[in-house]
Amino acid sequence: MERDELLLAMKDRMPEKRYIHTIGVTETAITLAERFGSDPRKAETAAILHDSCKYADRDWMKSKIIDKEMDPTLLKYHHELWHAPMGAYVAKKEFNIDDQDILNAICYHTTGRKGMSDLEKIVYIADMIEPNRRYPGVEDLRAAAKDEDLNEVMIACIRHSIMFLINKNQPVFPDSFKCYNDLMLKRG
Ligand code: DGI
Ligand code: FE
Ligand code: FE
Ligand code: FE
Repeated sequence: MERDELLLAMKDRMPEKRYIHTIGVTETAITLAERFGSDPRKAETAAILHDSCKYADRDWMKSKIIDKEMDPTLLKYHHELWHAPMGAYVAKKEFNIDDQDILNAICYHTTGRKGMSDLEKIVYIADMIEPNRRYPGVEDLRAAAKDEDLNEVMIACIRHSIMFLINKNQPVFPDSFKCYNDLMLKRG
C-alpha cells in the first residue's frame, strides 16, 4: 500500500486529533531519518501505522496478546501499552508489512527496549516531539533532538518518559529501564 492509502486507512480508525498526530509523527520521522541516515520510506510506513490500535477494543487486544504469545508481562501493566505490539500485529496481518525493522519500530514505540535500531529510535522520538504534541518539557526535547548523536536524543526522550511515569506514581515497564540503561552504558 502507498502512503495515501495507508493514511486513509488510519483516518477510519481514529479521531481527527489522533490522525493529525499521526501525520505529525510521519513528517517528523521522515525528517529525522534523513538527518540520521536511516531509510525515510521505512520511517514513513512505521510512523503512519504506529497508533493504528490506539482505539482498539481492550478485550480483543488482551486475547490476541495471549493467543499470539506476545510478552505476557504486558498484561500486568497499563492497557495503554498494548496498542504498540498490537499495532505491529495489525501492520503485518492487515497491511502486509513484512519488514521486521518497521514492525519493531511500531512494536516498541511506547516503551522502547534494549538494543533499539536507528529506525526504532527515530519513531520513538518522532512520537514524542511531533509538532502537535503539547506537554511540559516538550520544547526541551525538541531542542535536545537537534543533537547530532541519535543515542543522546533517545536518552533525553526515554529519560523524560520514565521520570514522567515516576512523578505520576505509575509503574514503569521493564523494557523502558532496559532501554535507558543500555543507552547509558553505550554512551561515548
Ligand atoms: O500513543 P501515543 O499517545 O502517541 O504515545 P505512546 O504510544 O508513547 O503512549 C504514551 C502513553 O503510554 C502515555 O499515556 C504513558 C503510557 N506509558 C508509556 N510507558 C508506560 C506507560 N504507562 C505505564 N503505566 N507504564 C509504562 O511503562
Ligand atoms: Fe502510541
Ligand atoms: Fe511515545
Ligand atoms: Fe503516537
